[in-house]
Amino acid sequence: MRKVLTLCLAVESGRVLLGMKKRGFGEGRWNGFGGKVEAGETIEEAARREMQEECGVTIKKMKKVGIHEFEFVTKPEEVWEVHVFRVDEWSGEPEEMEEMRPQWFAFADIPYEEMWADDIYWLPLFLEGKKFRTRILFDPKDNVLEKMIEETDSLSCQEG
Ligand code: 6U4
Repeated sequence: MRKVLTLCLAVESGRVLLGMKKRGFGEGRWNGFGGKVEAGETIEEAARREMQEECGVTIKKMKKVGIHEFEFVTKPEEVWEVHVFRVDEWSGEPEEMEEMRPQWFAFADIPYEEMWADDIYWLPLFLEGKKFRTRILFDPKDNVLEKMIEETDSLSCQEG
């Protein structure tokens, strides 16, 4: 079963906006903003909705920069297809919401040790302005068991 999710990272003058997940899946980790695409929504609509819900910001300009395929040894039937967006323009100030506490981090100061274990493999590409595709297999403790990371020029072929 394939689940489609979004992940949005806002960027402004050498800093990236991350959120501390306060509850639920990924609790206690810094992450981008996002979640599951709901029935009847496009991927972009889901990205906008989650950014609004999780940090109170309205996206004005965003660009798809990556697609992850996450697999889990504990759930062999599942693939999480995570669409990653760089958010370049928005309105409103990031504010703490029910699920997430936002904070800006300088590119040189990313808290990788408090993030998902895969982030260190692809976030540097994101920060360099590259596009990427990844496939990551997680073990039962959410460590990276296998990984494939590739830069790409085009992300359009699997969209729709
Ligand atoms: P509900 O259950 O409705 O609150 P929802 O907000 O729809 O959930 P949630 O919070 O489970 O979804 O979303 C997971 C978020 O975490 C998505 O933005 C994708 C992101 N994510 C999941 N695995 C990740 C990983 N290994 N590395 C990463 N982000 C990941 O950087």
